[in-house]
Amino acid sequence: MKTLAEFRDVYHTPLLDLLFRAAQVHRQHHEPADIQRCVLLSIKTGGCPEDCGYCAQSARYKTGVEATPLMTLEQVREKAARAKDLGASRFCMGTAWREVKDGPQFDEVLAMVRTVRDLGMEACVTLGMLTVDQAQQLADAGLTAYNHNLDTSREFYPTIVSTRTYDDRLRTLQAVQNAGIAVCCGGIIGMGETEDDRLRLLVELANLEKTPESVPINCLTPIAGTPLADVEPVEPLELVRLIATARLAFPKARVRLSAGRDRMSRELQVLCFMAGANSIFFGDKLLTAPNPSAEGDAELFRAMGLPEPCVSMS
Ligand code: SAM
Ligand code: DTB
Ligand code: SF4
Repeated sequence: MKTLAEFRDVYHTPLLDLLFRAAQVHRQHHEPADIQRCVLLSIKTGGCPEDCGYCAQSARYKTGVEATPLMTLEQVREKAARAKDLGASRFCMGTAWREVKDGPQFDEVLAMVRTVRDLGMEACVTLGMLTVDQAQQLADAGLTAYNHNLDTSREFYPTIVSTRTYDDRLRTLQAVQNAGIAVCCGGIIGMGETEDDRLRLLVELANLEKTPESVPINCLTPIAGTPLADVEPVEPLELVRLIATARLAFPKARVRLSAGRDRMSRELQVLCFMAGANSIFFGDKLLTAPNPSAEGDAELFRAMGLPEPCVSMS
C-alpha cells in the first residue's frame, strides 16, 4: 500500500471485514498476547519555543505547565528502575526542546540512555530535531528507538505548527535511520483534520525509504490554554479503522495506542488491540497528561486474559 487511493480503499472496507483482515495479518507477524508496555518520562518539561497547537509544553500558551530543568541522572535511574519493576520493556524519555544542542545537557541525556540500557530495557528518546552527528552519538550510547512524529498530513501540518516544517521532520527521521536507530513515528488524530489527512499521514510513512519500526497513534489530549483545547473528540470507530489500516500497511511494526486512552472505554481499547494495536504507554502519566492508572490497566489485561502487569511498585 503506497497511494492515497489504496489507503482509502482499505480504510473503507466494511468494518467487520477490515477488522478480520487486520487481525489475520497481525497474527501472521505477531504473538497476539504480546502487547508491549512502554513507560514515558518527561525529563525536561515545558518552556518550549515551538508553537505546536496541541502541546501543553509550548511556552506560547498558558497551560499551567511549569518549565523544569533537565532531570538528574539519579532521578532518571530511579524512575527507570521503577518502570522495569512495573514490567515495562521500553523506557521513553521526552524533552520540551525544539532541537538538540551539543553540550553538557545532551551528554547527560546520552548517559541516561546508557543507564536505561544497563537496566536491561529498550531506550527511546524524543528530543526534537537532530543532526546526523547527534544521531550517531545516540546510536553509540545504545539507543533503541527515536520518537519523532510527523503528526498529520503535509497539507494540514502548517495549521498546527508554524515554527518548523514537515521537511525538517523528515530530515531528522533520515538522520535517525542512517544511524541505524529504530524509528518511532506516527501522529495525532482529533485535531480537526479530515479523514484524508489521517490517511495521508500513513501514506507518507509508507513511502519512507524504510518504514518505521513503531507507529504511535495518539488521540489528541485536549489541553486548556492551547488553540486545540476545544476540538471535538475522535469518533471511536474511526480510530479502530485507522489502527486496522495502519496494521495492514505496516504488518511488522508495533502500532501503539498512545495518548488518549484515559478517555477510551475498555471495549474500545479491546477493539483496537483486535485491529492490531500491540503497544501502549503504561503508568499513570504520559509526559504531562494523564494516562489510565496502572491498576486500571492491570484489570484490563486480566479481563483480556493476558499476563497482568505488576502494579505493586506504583
Ligand atoms: N519536543 C519534541 C518533539 O516535539 O518532537 C518531543 C516531545 S513531543 C511532546 C512528542 C510528541 O507528543 C509530539 O510529536 C506529539 O505527537 C505528541 N503530543 C504532544 N502533545 C500531545 C497531546 N496533547 N495529545 C496527543 N499527543 C500529543
Ligand atoms: C507519542 O507519540 N506519544 C507520546 C510520546 N510519543 C512522546 C507523547 C504523548 C503526549 C501526550 C500529552 C502530554 O503528556 O503532554
Ligand atoms: Fe515543544 Fe515538542 Fe511540545 Fe512542540 S510537541 S511544543 S516541540 S515539546
